[in-house]
Amino acid sequence: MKPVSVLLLVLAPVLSSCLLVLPQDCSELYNQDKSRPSGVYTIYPIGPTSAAQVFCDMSSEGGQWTVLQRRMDGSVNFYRPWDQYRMGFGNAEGEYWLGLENLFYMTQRKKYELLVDMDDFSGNKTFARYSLFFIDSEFDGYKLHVTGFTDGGAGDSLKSHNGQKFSTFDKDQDASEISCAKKYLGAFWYAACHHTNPNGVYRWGADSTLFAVGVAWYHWQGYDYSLKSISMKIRPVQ
Ligand SMILES: [Ca+2]
Repeated sequence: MKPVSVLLLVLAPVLSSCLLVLPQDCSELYNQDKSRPSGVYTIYPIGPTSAAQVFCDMSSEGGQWTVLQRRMDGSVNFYRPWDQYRMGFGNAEGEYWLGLENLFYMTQRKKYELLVDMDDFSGNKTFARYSLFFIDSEFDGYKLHVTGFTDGGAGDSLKSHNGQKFSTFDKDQDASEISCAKKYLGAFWYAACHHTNPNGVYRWGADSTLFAVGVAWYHWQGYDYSLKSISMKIRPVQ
């Protein structure tokens, strides 16, 4: 046997275990090394060819959260078409959207819970938590399933979005005669139309010049207050 063959034989178990440990979410990264801090990591939500950069929140409420959506400074334009929401966009160190296709595969494979963290411009923080979060396939409009609400002070502004399909300005799947995405300048699981608009226009606090187009969470700060930050994050149910 040639030396290179021997080497490959020796390395085979190592190589195969490397493939097996490609993390699918931040929880798997945490389980590989529990000392990992919050930050940007690469995960493989669909498989080895689906590398995606995400922010892992390793501290809030026990950590292990994979951030799927984040607004924090208005640096990224979120008024984007269907294909961008399908595949994801933005910057994992700042504002981004992980992508509906990634979310579908992740939440199909494991049972996830959802945490929505938010801040206003006066230094107040609050959250809403849901014990079950998943979405259907693109064929079914990436329909949202979110239940099991726990109130961290924010109130339940996602309840009316449960069971809705995802809509963008170029794909209207909402429950209204108008296009909610066009009227509220965002993209979301709009009903007719929303109690929260996390992908709306980034503004700086109270602003009523255009009704409810900001990054609003109605049950906390109302329709005409655009939050300083909001992030939606998921982790497997323990
Ligand atoms: Ca419509």
